[in-house]
Amino acid sequence: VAADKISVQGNSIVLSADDVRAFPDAPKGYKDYHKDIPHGKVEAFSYYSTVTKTKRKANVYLPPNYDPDEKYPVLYLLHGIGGDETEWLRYDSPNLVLDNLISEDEAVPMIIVMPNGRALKDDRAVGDMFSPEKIQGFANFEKDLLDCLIPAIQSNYSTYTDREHRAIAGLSMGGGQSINFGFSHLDSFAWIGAFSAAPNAEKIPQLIPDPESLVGEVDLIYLSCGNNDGLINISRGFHQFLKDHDVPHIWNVDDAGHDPVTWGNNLYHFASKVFQ
Ligand code: FER
Repeated sequence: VAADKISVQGNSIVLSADDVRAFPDAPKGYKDYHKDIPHGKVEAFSYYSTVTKTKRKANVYLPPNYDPDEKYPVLYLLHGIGGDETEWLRYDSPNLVLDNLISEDEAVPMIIVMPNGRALKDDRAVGDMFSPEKIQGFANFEKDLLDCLIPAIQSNYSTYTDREHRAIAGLSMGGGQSINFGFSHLDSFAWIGAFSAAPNAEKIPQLIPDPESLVGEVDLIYLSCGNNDGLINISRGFHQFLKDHDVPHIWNVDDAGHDPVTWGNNLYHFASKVFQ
């Protein structure tokens, strides 16, 4: 391993010799509007949170020809430290990514819930995003998600309610949340994705004391990061942990920085695997 491929994270040396591109970039036009295919829709959703004691917002994507007589799996898709329930829509048009994948039979029809992951009375993306109070909001969201948002979604939309039909994924802070909440609630989530995860992911050995038990239990663990992202050692460390314990997972490293290009590409690949 070349010296420039070794970096230090905390007390441990992280080797990046096996940073690999698992997938090429998503095909051209993957998040464009194509007028000749069926389209889903995005609607505003609100729910009462017993955590914040406020009404909170989410955006919900319903797939093309959404039919209340059918049941759909649900992906909870979480934003980064400066975002809110609009961030994914502004960055990468998950609605169009899914419309396009579904029309090609590359993804199953699913509902995507894009919440505000900063569970505070004032959850707006304003002020110092890195303040301890704001960061605490991202941890508070665990209870809001499990006790308030998921039940509200399930009573307002026609969804499956078992873990096999529920996924959690996110970018940066939302990637860290997906790791924290996903692995501590495997009874609720069978598919987990973290794109460019931030340092809010709990200490992995405490979060996952028995990694061998994940084998066959989690249907998908999807990790990605750009090799020009200053946060890549977070993802590398988790990848190495899973590799050391022979836990199957996807590890996709591209040449991106901390930016929406890699998040869109990885949403495309994650969405084409989840629930299949
Ligand atoms: C940090 C660096 C980055 C951190 C969070 C982030 C909590 C999040 C970045 C993002 O969500 O884009 O030290 O600490």
